[in-house]
Amino acid sequence: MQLLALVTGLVGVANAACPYMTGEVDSRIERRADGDAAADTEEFLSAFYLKDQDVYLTSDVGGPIEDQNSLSAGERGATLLEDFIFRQKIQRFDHERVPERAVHARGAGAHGTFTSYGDWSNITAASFLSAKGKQTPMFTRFSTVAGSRGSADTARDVHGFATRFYTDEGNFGKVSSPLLKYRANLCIDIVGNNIPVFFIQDAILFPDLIHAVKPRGDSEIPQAATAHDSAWDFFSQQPSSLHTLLWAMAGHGIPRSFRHVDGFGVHTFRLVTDDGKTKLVKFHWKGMQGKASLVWEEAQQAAGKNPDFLRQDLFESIEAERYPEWELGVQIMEEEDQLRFGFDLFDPTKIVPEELVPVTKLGKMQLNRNPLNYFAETEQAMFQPGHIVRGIDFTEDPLLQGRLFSYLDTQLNRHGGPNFEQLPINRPRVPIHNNNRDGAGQMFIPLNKDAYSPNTQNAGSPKQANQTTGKGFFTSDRSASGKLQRTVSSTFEDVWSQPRLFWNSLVAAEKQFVVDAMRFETSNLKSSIVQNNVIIQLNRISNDLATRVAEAIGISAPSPDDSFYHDNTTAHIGAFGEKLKTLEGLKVGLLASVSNKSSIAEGAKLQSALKSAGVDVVVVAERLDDNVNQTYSGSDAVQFDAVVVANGAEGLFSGRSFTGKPSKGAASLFPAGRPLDILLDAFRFGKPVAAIGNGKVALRNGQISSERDGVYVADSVGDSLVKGVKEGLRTFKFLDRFAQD
Ligand code: HDE
Repeated sequence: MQLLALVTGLVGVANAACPYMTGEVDSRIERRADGDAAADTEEFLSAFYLKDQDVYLTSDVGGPIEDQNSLSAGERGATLLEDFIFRQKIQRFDHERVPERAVHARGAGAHGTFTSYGDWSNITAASFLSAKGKQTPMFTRFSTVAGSRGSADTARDVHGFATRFYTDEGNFGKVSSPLLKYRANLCIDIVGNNIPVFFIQDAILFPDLIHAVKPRGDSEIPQAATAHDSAWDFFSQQPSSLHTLLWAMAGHGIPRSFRHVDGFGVHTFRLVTDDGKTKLVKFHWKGMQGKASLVWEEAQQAAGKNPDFLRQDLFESIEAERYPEWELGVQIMEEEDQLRFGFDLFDPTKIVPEELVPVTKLGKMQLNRNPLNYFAETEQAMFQPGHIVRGIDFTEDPLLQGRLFSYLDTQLNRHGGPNFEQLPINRPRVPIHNNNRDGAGQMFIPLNKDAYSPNTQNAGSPKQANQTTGKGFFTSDRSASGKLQRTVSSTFEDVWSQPRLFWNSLVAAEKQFVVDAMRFETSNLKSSIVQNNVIIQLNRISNDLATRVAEAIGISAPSPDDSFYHDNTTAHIGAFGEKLKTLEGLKVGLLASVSNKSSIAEGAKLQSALKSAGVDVVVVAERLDDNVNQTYSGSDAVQFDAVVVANGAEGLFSGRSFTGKPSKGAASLFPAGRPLDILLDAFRFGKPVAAIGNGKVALRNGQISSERDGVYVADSVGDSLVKGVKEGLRTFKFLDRFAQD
């Protein structure tokens, strides 16, 4: 409290007894003040909160101002240039944007807590992993890659999964400012994706990859899509991209929510113990919700109906205190394993199958607080793979090496100077002691006038830390030598066997989704040369895949190109076919009618039956009324994970939308046939559907057989219906609904 008051004074906001603690925002803040590590973040960030509660409007330099009209010479006269209030307001508006991220521009973030499962000092000196139950505050940002900041969430894409730990590693120097009263904190960022591999092996190709995927240079079309010639030209000329491409064309490219993805560090990293021993590791974030994906038609609909589909889900889940969780795991390998598995561990286009090296779970992340200001927190969060702590080290992976340069460089560009690490969301919570100086937006007032080292003038301070004194950062004992050359390592050459492993491991329906996605993408290509090249590359993965895609774009079936064919498979690699681990935050739409109040009352019954599973029931009717949550005109199947037709609502389902004539009266309240469209779309998107009592007429009108898997019929909201709906939600997608070649 003392700290808050002090800062309030500093920034010139009128200081009431407790100026921040009211309303919606306060409940978010208070929720975290419970001893959880996120409360640490909270307390730290609260020093920067500005709350406009019962205060006068001021200029940027603090004078109270009247801001209603600009200053003019006479009532009708010209506006005066001397009007500094006008100028400041417009100028601030003109400068509101910083460059969006060159990639991963569209995203959403949340604060959270990491809890270590144990003392892992046998594999790493990293302090955040040093004791069972130890908590570390975190900030995590999910994103899509190709689209601009305003693009739709459900565009097919790789998804970013960037995590920051505000650890207590670092410099335990004397704390000199109340703003910095916190124990030492140093950031480590694992800037990963929801797909464990990447398109290229050498960072120098990154601009080529991104230029090929981003919209074309003349028309800036298409937005957030790879279904165009340049993308597939690059993919087919650069076959290292095939593995990642296959993952993106499968369910991983269109997840149901950010809560339902896994995360991967992609590169192999090193863990280093206090005595300098190293292990090679792959980082994994295993979602505790389970994996769930949309299907393509559904994703396309969602993009139009609700471009904020993913960020809304994350935000609302956290507001509802349904905190998503992921376990941090590592696959641990020895230095001598670098080439042991038949590929190079430093090649980022390769996974290490979990059958070869299982994942050891080190701890758990829970995301439990939404940002209070999107720009200040999520937009200004500047991640870097180069943010590591003592106990973690890099490897020779050439993609990782390139990233270590790129992220720092891109932050300099976005912020416009080197002091971006001083922004509240990026700031290490320690007094910074070094001889770096000045730059745009310097937030500190360095008091040491002798900014050089070595020195005697400042008694040798800041002193050099090392492994034993001051817990200095250290690099593991590795060496580098070799003739200078520009070449791809021969150990990186086989880029087809692992895409084939992925293909072999998918369930049949997900294989079909991959084929459908590739048909969609390649049929949008104008160049037959590119189309042919794509088929040549796919054929090196699988003749079945290549033939099925070729058929749809009028290319004759290729003969097998089998140098890399094999029958190996690996488990848990697809996005479909496994049950969800929890139903938290899923939504059931109850399609009811205001003309039959008992149909609406079924909503409350269903809600109380599903509450303990964390499932929300949304009651839909012709118009808003008591206990009606939304109207048919504002509803679509993409909003729900399951749809139930209420007893007594069947009159609204009088035929297919393109033939049926809705009854008079209702017609003006929602587009013709909408209730049946919702039911049919839910069914064809693979969702569980159900009918209560006469609601089964709706199923019949939609020609949905109650014998099908995932279709539930009951006389009332009782155990059998609830059991069915829950089981249906756990299955999530009924794959028999999708036709297969
Ligand atoms: Fe990134 N990447 N990347 N990337 N990346 C950026 O940095 C880059 C790569 C990833 O939520 C940029 O701050 C290069 C792999 C995520 O803020 C930029 C290469 C992986 C995010 C950049 C890669 C990623 C980024 C754009 C090849 C998974 C969003 C804005 C050498 C392991 C982080 C920014 C956030 C963002 C460069 C490859 C993940 C331009 C040069 C591999 C999750 O610096």
